[in-house]
Amino acid sequence: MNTSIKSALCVLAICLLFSCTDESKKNVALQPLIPQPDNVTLDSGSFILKSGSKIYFDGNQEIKGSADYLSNLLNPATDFDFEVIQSGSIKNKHFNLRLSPDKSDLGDEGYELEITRKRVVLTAYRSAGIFRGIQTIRQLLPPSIEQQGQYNEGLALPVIAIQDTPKYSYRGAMLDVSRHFFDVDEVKRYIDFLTLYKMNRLHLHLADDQGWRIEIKSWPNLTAHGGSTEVGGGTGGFYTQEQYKEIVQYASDRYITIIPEIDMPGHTNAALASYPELNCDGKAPELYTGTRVGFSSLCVDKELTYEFIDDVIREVAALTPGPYIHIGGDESHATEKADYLKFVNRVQGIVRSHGKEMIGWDETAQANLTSTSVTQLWANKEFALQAISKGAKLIMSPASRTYMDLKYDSTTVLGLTWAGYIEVDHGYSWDPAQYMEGVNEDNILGIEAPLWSETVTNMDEIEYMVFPRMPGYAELGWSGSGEWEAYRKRLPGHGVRWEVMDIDFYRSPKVDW
Ligand code: TNX
Repeated sequence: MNTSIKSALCVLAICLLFSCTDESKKNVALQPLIPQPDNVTLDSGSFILKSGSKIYFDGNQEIKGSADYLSNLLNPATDFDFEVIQSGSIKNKHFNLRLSPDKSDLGDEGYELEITRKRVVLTAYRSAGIFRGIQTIRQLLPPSIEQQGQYNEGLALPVIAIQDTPKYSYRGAMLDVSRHFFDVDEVKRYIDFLTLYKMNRLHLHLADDQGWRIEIKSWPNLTAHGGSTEVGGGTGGFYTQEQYKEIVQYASDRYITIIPEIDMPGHTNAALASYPELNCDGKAPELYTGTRVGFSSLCVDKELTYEFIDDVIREVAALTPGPYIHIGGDESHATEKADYLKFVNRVQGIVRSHGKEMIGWDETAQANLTSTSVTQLWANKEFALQAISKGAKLIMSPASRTYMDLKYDSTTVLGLTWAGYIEVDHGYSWDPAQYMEGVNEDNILGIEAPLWSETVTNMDEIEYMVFPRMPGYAELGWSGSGEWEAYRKRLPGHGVRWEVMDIDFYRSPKVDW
């Protein structure tokens, strides 16, 4: 036999063995990825998903959770049933999820994805990395994968090799559930959005002037009365501790840590209205349904105030597997400066006494921060410098770049304008490590994009303000910085995906949708 016939037979034999059909030689369209991975090598050909494709995972039960997640992601869009099976070895024709103790350079959330015509192998050092890598697989599949009940015969992944690790360990978004209340299902949907873009922190703003949203068993009137309304006078609402646990668990199943915020000493009208004894004059104010800030303060000289805070932090800490409790501390214009500093120092101690570290908005950096406390920069660069001089790290949320409640432009109906407009390019085109003199990458824990809800009242409105900005913040957190021109070309593909996911997004004129 001459060599060319031999090799043709050989290819045929390999093809029969691995059932590689002509289909797998075809290229599939490369779907745009957000965040852009570090290293991507694209090759020709594809891995075809078929009825009978399985998801193999090695050893660890935690990875089984991710394998089930992948199966649940793929099953509804196909009429296949992606069986999840434990296996010590890599199987051709299937998905393989594996932890590798040798790959410590991938860190907690990095992953390697190797897709050939024969198989998919996703490797990570930690199980969170497997979960992040699954989101890459998800984005590499066509948007129709997000749809229910579509039989998808030509479902294919490109032949590709990806190695990817995040730059920052804190990549988050905030949701203000106080000014308007959003229920458990709405918060879960918000978590789904963060999940798709590999974010890992959800900061919940749980208490403000307009509403107290988390049940505190030792102070039940906080929610009974303080949770009974919202901006505009609606009925408000709150999470029972059981419901809150459900949110924490849903997030944790997606490797997302909830950061609970109880804002104090200002932004506390809902608490002050619920308990007269928390007021310096012993008189409870009315509930507040407007949008002013800076008028309320806990009574910093009363011992009862600190007993109250101790109870609240103890109960919230017990519901919080993550390391942080956010104490707000912003816009305390109704608190004397000296009182404010004493207050923050004392509350930092209370947070630490319950085994947690304190996060505060940038004003809190004026107090005696421990180096383990964290400052969230939103407005004041001087305060950010004070924080790092005390060894504290920063979460970068400059309002003029990251506030998803600000209008896109003058025509946006929802939203505020106090820190300017934030078009998609303006929100994306900055580098947290270059944002200000004196702050570099080492001082930064990560980035967070807040959504305040003075003007945002329902899920459609949340979606409209969050998309398309949030994926850009996710990319800045993952990659550090990016090229707007390249990024804007990746957005339209995601727009198609959002349509399939029934996400109501802003069709920015800066993007060719
Ligand atoms: C400022 S940012 C606030 C919030 C408002 C927001 C509206 C910060 C720490 N405080 O109370 O909701 O602006 O954009």
